[in-house]
Amino acid sequence: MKTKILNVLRKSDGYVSGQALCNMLGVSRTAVWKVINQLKEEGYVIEAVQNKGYHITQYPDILTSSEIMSQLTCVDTGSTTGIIREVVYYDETDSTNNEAKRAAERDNAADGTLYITESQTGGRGRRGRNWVSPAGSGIWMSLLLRPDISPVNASMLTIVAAMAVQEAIHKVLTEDGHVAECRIKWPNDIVLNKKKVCGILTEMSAEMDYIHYVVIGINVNTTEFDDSIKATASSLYLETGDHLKRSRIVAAFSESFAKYYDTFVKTQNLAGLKEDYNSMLVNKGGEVSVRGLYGYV
Ligand code: BTX
Repeated sequence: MKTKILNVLRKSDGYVSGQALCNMLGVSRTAVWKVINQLKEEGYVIEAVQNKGYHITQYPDILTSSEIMSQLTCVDTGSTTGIIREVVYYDETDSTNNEAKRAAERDNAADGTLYITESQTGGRGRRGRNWVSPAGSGIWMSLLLRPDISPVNASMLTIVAAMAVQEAIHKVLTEDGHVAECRIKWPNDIVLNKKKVCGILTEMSAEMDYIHYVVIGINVNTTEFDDSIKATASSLYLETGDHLKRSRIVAAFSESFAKYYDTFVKTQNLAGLKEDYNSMLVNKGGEVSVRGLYGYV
């Protein structure tokens, strides 16, 4: 119910009356009022005006399920768009990848479940490298997928994810009037003004080869990096001077990923994505070519 109320309020320009919310959801005024109070506690600033209703004037920078899914739901039909079907949020965890794996093995978690956290105590990159994931500054997430593809083609999911992240960051920056150059650095980094703002990896379940994890870390509002990575790493904030709402990027990623993934799953190769992919590369015109990807990703 919280997602639905948030969805209706965020997609309406003006006030929405309490009675209209009750009618839409088939619940009592008290139930609506309770949800409004919960949202206020989470940081939403909601004006309540007699005879007019409710209106959200400020959104918090949070990554809860309702914050993300309310951006991906159609008010009229209630259906959701994008690859993410469900969000499991943690204030803190060792690694969202561990959460995704635990859930897949323990609970038979569904295709399209996103595990996302505010902070990781043991974030990992490729080959056991560490991934710095402090609280409140980034998007640390793992998407569980059960694609109908041959396991030998699974590594191509990294390319699909890189395209979706590039497009999502580009969309949000453009909407806010920024012209920063966001590109894919082959094979799995996203760079902004040539500095790494995102790392991506994909993994296959050891037990069930039809389960895959698309794993993404994006530095959004990070204000500084420690000496070991500050020469190469950056964040969207450091490159643009703007604090962005992280959930907007997650929602845009969900929609872009669904689009590219659909093409990939149909063809089981990257041919249909090649042109778009090439246009997103930082080294466009350089030595890297999509033709070389099949064996290497
Ligand atoms: P990678 O191996 O390409 O990048 C790791 C390397 O990047 C590190 O060795 C370090 O030099 C540098 N680095 C570490 N932290 C950062 C950072 N925050 N920003 C920029 N550079 C950094 C890329 O691995 C894949 C990273 C995936 C991270 C996600 S977050 C959610 C999920 N859970 C988890 O434990 N990992 C993934």
